[in-house]
Formats: sequence, structure tokens, C-alpha cells
Amino acid sequence: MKAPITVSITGAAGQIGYALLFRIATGEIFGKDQPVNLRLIEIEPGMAALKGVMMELDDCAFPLLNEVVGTSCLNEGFKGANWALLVGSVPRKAGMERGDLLGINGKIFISQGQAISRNAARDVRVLVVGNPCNTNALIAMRHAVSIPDDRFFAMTRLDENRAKSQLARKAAVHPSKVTNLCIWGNHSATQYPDFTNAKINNRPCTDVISHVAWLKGEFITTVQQRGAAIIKARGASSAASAANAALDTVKSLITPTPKGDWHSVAVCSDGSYGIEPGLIASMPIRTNEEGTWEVVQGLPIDSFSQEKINATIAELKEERDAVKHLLP
Ligand code: NAX
Repeated sequence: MKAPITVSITGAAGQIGYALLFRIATGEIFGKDQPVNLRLIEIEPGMAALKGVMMELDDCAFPLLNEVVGTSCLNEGFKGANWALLVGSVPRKAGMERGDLLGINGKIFISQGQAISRNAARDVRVLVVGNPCNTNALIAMRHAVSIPDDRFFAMTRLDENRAKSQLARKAAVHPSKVTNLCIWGNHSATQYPDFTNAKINNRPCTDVISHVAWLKGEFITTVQQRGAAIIKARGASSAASAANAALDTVKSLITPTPKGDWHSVAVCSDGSYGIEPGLIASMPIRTNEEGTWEVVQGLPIDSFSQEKINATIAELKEERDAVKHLLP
């Protein structure tokens, strides 16, 4: 039997947490021969609900679930973590400006970054889901002084999956036929789903979908506004699809990427594509055989794409500047 892998999850009693934990516990993500420890982190008001979630985990009697710890103590929660999924954060409330949210949630990610640095396993990888996820990841990364920057990620996979699904619907193909779809920049309404490099059935997307006005207009706005559309329809924000995207991200970062393809995740920029180094920006990523990742280089960026990328990167810089006082 393999040694257990330890996964720490913040906001574990929230709606994304609820859609996430059970799938990890089944072995779906790390393998059917890989025991898992779950360290579930909540704030005090969430501890009662977390107790209920832990009772349900007990009641599943999962063969691969080795140990479950529920805690509001960050040191205990991140102890020995090989993966830290930072889902918990304060939702935006009526009357709250984006800047207020950045400040409130930013503070959470200082202490989480520091606790990860002190307590996690040396190979820890950190995926930030809680919004504004790019800037939260930046704050956590900068405070996790003992962890290399290339272990920090922010989630844009839900946007990629949404974009693939929209293109597939338009082209009347299954979403699995849509590849090479990159989300650039921020997980926000400025994100750019890059149809210019996407493929459908291995052909350029723009050859298959000739309706360019749709690609440049409705397609992009539908992907950018999909979160708001879900809230309007469901009366609650995306949860199962967000959890699914978090698990897709982890799987894509531990599995070699199929030849010629890439996946979207926000990483610490090394300056590729002119994106300012140090920003946590979404770009095309490949995972190699050794389990490390690299930015896919050399994709053609036309003037339309460049303008969109510039806009989303400008927003990331604004966010970074708004939390300057929280960065070491
Ligand atoms: P919920 O409000 O259902 O759950 C959040 C949970 O986090 C609550 O149980 C709360 O007690 C806990 N929490 C709050 N602060 C915490 C802290 N400091 N430490 C530990 N736990 C804490 O929200 P949910 O729907 O699960 O969404 C979680 C986050 O994901 C939100 O920030 C949301 O905006 C973000 N999302 C990110 C997406 C992405 O693509 N990156 C998409 C989905 C989602 O909107």
C-alpha cells in the first residue's frame, strides 16, 4: 500500500467543498491505489457544518480514505499537505466594492500562505479557487517564503471548460473534440478565452466556426458572464462545476498533457508573452513527464487577442497595486 497523500482544503463546509471532498475520497483524482488524508479547514462559524460533512464522509466508509481532520487552526490544517486547495473566502456582498473584497480576502491569504510555508510537505502544490483567485494566490505565494513560486496556481479551468462547451455547442460536436483552448489573464469578466488558437476535431476553430462576429462577441461575453448567469438561474453560484474544474486542474497538473494540447491555469508569470513577471496570470500550460509544468511558447497572438490580453493583464496589475500593502 502506498503512503497516504495529504490534501488540505479550506472552506471545506461550503458548497464547492461539499462537491469536492467526496470525489477526492473515492480515489478519482490521485488513483485507485492511493490512500488519502483529508485536512479540512473552516472558520469557527463553519465548524458545526463541517462536523456534519465529516459524519457523511464516515458514512461513506471510503476504502481509500485514511484520515480526516477538521480544524479551524491553520497550522494543524496544513500539516504535511501535499496539495492545498484554498477554496474558502468571503463572498462579495451587496454594496461591497471589488477593492473591499480584495482587502478582506487578501488578509486571509497572508496567514494561509504563512501557515502553508511553515507546515506543508516540501512538495506542496497550492491551488487557489476562492475569489479573487489570481490576486489571492499572489498574496499567498509571496507570504509562503519557503515554497517555490512555481507551486502556486489559481483556477481558470472552469472558464476553459465553459468555453469548450460553448464552442462545441456552436459546432455541434462533443466538448471533448475541442482542444487547445487557453484562458488568458484574470479569472474575472476581463478573462480572454482564446478561440484563435483553439481547435475543433484538430482543425482550427475559426475554420470550423465561420461566424467570426459570434466568436469575437457573444462567445467571449457568454464565457465571461457565465458565473453571473448561473447565479441568476440557480440562485446560487457555481459549485459542482467549480469543484469539477478544481479536480480537472489537479489532474492536469499531475498527468502529462496529451501531445500538442495544453490546459489553462494561472501561474506566476516568467515574462512569457510579455506578461509582467510575478503576476499570477492564466496562460497555456503543459505538464511534462516529470510532473513539472511549462508555459507553451510561440502561440501566434493576433492584434485582437493582444488587445484582450492587455486588458486582462492591466486588471491584474490594478488588483496587485490595490493589495500592495498586503505584500511583503
Ligand atoms: P461558500 O460560501 O458556500 O463556502 C465558502 C466556505 O468558506 C464557507 O463554509 C466559509 O465558512 C468558509 N470560509 C470563509 N473564510 C474562510 C477562511 N478564512 N478559512 C477557511 N474557510 C473559510 O462558497 P463556495 O460557493 O464554496 O465558493 C468558494 C469560493 O470559490 C468563493 O470565493 C467563490 O467566489 C469562488 N469561486 C471561484 C471560482 C473560480 O473559477 N476560480 C468559480 C466558483 C466560485 O465562484
